[in-house]
Amino acid sequence: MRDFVVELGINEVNSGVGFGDWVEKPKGPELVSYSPIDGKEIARVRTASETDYEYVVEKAEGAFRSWRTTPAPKRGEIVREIGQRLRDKKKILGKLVTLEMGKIAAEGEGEVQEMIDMADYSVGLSRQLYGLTISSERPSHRMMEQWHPLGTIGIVTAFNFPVAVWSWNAMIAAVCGDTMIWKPSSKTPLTAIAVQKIANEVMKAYGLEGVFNLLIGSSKSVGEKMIADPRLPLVSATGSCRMGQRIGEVVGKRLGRSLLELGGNNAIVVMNDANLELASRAILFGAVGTAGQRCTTTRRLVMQEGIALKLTDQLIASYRQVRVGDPLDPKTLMGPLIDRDAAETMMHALKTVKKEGGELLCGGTLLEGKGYESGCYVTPAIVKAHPKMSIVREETFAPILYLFTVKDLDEAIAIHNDVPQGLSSAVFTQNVRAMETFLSPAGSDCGIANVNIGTSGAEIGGAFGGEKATGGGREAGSDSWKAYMRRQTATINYGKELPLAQGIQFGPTPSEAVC
Ligand code: UN1
Repeated sequence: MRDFVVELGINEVNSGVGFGDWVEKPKGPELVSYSPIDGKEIARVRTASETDYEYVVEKAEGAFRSWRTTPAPKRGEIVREIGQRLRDKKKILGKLVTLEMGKIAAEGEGEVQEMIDMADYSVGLSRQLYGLTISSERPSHRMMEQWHPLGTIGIVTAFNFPVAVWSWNAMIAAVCGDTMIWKPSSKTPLTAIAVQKIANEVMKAYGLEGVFNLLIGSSKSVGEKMIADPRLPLVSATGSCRMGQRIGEVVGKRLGRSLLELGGNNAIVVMNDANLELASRAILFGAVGTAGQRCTTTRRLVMQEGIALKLTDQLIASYRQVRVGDPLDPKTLMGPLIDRDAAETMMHALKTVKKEGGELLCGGTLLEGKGYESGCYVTPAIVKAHPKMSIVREETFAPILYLFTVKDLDEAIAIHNDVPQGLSSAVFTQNVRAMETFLSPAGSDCGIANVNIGTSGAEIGGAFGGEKATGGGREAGSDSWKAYMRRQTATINYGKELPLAQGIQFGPTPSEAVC
């Protein structure tokens, strides 16, 4: 704990309301952050009340008025400094992610690296926020598109990527000239406070506040207010499909924009000609990494019948070697689930599996005894399933992998696409026709489709997000930045006439003029 106090400024009791400085005593109830590693309290957080909410929204709105006209490359310079501080604090911040969320140390640090990558990316982007010019049909006219900052945006993040997903939104929004309000998961408030402190320090050096803002509180006291607030033109949210439906409904009703990154139920298809060594390593990382708590986690495996038995045996053998335990121990491959509820949900799903005729091939036990006191440790499970089971259509946020066997690629794609969600997907094959078919309009229906790599662990350079119940939003790379800006089409007349589009003649001829 001492390191966190000294290096990240985390105290026993912290303010959960930041805007460049901190509201010292927010008036909402106190929130306790427990570590899933041992179930013990790490520290406390004072959460936001309604008054704190209003105060912060006003700060953010006020800051927007000058931030929007600060040249984008200057905004980029500030983001570059945030990236630099994150580099300096990578190890300790990664450790805090591990302590509070439970992912293994390598993944905790990987998450901070993702933030650094987002900062670097956004610095470059700050010089590339360009629009098109378009030929006008009218003489002496020019048309162009320009992109302007949108306003104060809302960012709602989940516990599983407590800081990286903030950076996907925040780094881009900042260079785009937006100010923002972050509502992190109540399960991971301390990592959010540590990141806000870093942002505060950098902003203070520039004499700025109100660009990066933090409001820790419940869905009721903060989340519901944000989604209904017309002062927030965009709400970008990561979480369950149910949460996304609520956000889509409320934001849609006020004709605001929402950017949703919701549940995944991702599958890997493995064809007979695949390199099984590659495939099984990718499946292990995809299904067991982060204890199955990524939205990109591999939850379904669709195997062509020629390799099904061999691959199943290989997977069972490697699952048996997975070390489950303290995520700070470098030998551990899988840490705890986020809380007891999550472990119970997994056990409940496995009961449903049995009821629906599935067969548990390995794992799926709740670990008890020394070192597992928090009640959050499980062994990763492999289940022999069939596509008619209803549980395989749901996203259970835990390490359960459902296996299916199919005859050919057509059947594989049909099963692959037969779920409500559409985030990430992959095929393992050496055959160019199979690979191209999987990527064709008749192939995977997901926002992310990979060949010979797994479903999780996307790079930030691509647009991240998915179709169907995953919500349709795109974050991070490519042209995702456009969601954080408003597009303006401008037509300029530099001639002496006023020709109208579509050749319309309008106005009185001189002889008919009445006055
Ligand atoms: C998530 O689980 O919400 O592609 C995001 C990945 C990570 C991000 C996951 N880069 O697995």
